[in-house]
Amino acid sequence: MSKRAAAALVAGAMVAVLTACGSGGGGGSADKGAGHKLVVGFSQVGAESGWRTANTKSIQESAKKAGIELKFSDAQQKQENQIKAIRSFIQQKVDVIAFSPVVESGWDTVLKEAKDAHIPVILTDRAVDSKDESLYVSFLGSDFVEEGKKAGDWLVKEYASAGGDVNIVQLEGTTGSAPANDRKSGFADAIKGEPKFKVVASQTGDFTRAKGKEVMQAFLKSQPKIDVLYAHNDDMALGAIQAIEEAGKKPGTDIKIVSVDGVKDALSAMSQGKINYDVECNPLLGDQLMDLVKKVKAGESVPRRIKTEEGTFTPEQATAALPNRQY
Ligand code: GYE
Repeated sequence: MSKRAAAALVAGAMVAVLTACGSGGGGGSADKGAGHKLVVGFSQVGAESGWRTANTKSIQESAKKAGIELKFSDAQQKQENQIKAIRSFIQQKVDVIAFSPVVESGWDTVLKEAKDAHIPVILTDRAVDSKDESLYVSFLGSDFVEEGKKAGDWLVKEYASAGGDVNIVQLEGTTGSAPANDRKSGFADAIKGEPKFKVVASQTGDFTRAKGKEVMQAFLKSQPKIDVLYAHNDDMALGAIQAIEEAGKKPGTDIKIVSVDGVKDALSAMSQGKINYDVECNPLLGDQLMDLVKKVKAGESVPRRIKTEEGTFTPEQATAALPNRQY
């Protein structure tokens, strides 16, 4: 190559670089090179609950704020859809894959595919049961066993002086999901020392209002005496409240209700005396997730497990928290 041709090439390349910088301006998705915008593929469980809606909003807003391009996919509560989404993220060569696994088992194959493609995976909200811990870099979310335990501990206190049997019906979350498995076992553990507590019926309501209502209707028909409802999330509790009222009973009085999540609609039901205790589960994971994404991409080490901090609500606390509750 002649000196002149080489010089022209260099000049051309410089112009190209300058143009790219110039048009990159506010950091649009076309940015390349040093200003390359991080791309995250996120596979969400679905839109089954108020908690989930708040979680989606948090992740979308935080990505925007962090200047991260988010490829968002809603799996409509189906594992096969999540597997498809993850495969498509791999094909698109995203920088990081994050997802909230609808159920715990069955992820090894697709996670191995991501690993082979050198795309780090971050779990948010729900866990997987994979033995191979190299399949994901970090898990950000709540301790669901602890949440179930808090619900059970409250019950033990509430019925400390009760003599006879306490009949409990349980609305379980999505079958095979980490929060359903763990909230069930944490609760069972907390009440197991006292034989007066009897879980007389337990069935999945899939974390939705509609199913919560339907299953509670069936419980009310089949169970002659129900003292307590333990719901694995607020939406099912809110559906069940409708069923209880339609059956001519008073939720919170005739049937005590303990639930999990702490969404606004539940806090407002609490302020009306319809839910007696609520264990908080924090859906606002967006900022922490984007932070993790940046660190992982920068090659920094990140904790394998990040637990969300959360509290509990009595009706008084719910009433006080209501005016400022965002979700
Ligand atoms: O409690 C429920 C949602 O995985 C923690 O999923 C989440 C749960 C949450 O549908 O409302």
